[in-house]
Amino acid sequence: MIDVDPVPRPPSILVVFPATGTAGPIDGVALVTLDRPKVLNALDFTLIAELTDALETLDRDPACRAIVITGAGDRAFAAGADIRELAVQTPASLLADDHFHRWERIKRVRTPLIAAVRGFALGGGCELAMTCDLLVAGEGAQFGQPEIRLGVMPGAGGTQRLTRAIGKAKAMELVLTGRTMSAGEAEAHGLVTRVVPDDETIPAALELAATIAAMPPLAVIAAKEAVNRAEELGLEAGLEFERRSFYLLFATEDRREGMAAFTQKRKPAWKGR
Ligand code: CO8
Repeated sequence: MIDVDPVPRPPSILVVFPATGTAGPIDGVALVTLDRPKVLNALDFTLIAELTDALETLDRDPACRAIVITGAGDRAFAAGADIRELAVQTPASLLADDHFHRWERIKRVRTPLIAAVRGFALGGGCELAMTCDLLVAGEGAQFGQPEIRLGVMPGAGGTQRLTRAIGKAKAMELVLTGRTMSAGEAEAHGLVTRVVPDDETIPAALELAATIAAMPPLAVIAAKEAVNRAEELGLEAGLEFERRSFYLLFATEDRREGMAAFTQKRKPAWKGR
């Protein structure tokens, strides 16, 4: 028998760092594109592995201060987990391989993540967008958790994050009926940071990322963590966490620089220390 090397699969994600804007490279900003447009960027296990690895690599790079995640093409951010791959899973294979534990690694990324959503963000795609810290949506975007129509339910945070974002009444309707929600409805209910014309989705997300990338890095990391804790802690514990993070930032060179620059009426030069 002749050994034939399998044809290597092309990468499912594309990383550009620094990302390119209309005026050239954007300092500190990375653009990560989910790149399976023929299947509406369905999130199969390989893509999720590549995505988590790429996000962790960028997160370890101090030059990277904000990451925009988007989907290739104009039809979808991601239309969910890859249904063909899910169709052959068993409880034992899911438990043994535990691919979904990677989702928790995305949550541990300290660099701000901005989802730039054009078209469908469904099932795992909606869950990925909600795992990001900010969400910019094109006006034609559609969000939903249609898993119920496949005989299952959300499995990567949909019942928890959607409920926290838009409240029980709306979340229950979306999860139990599988209907989609427009970008306008998602914005009205607090899921979306900003809705823009479809063609401006990525530029608007990059602009937001550039603004964040220009802020003092340690304060950004601490502030992101504190806002995310608001979803997990009671008010008293959350306020305590916020106060301690605030005190801690007084140990940074950037705090001294920020306040000195204000009093000297000049632009601060952040060091990330
Ligand atoms: N998985 C695999 N392939 C998909 C997916 C998907 N989720 N979505 C679309 N595709 C494929 C289609 O099969 C089709 O491929 P082909 O041309 O080979 O037939 C191609 O993408 C284009 O799609 P359509 O022809 O269906 O395009 P339409 O415009 O007619 O419809 C829809 C667009 C409405 C988005 C439709 O494709 C659809 O309903 N997709 C499935 C949406 C869905 O049910 N998502 C939830 C999946 S389950 C899930 O996400 C569970 C999450 C659990 C944890 C997640 C961890 C990763």
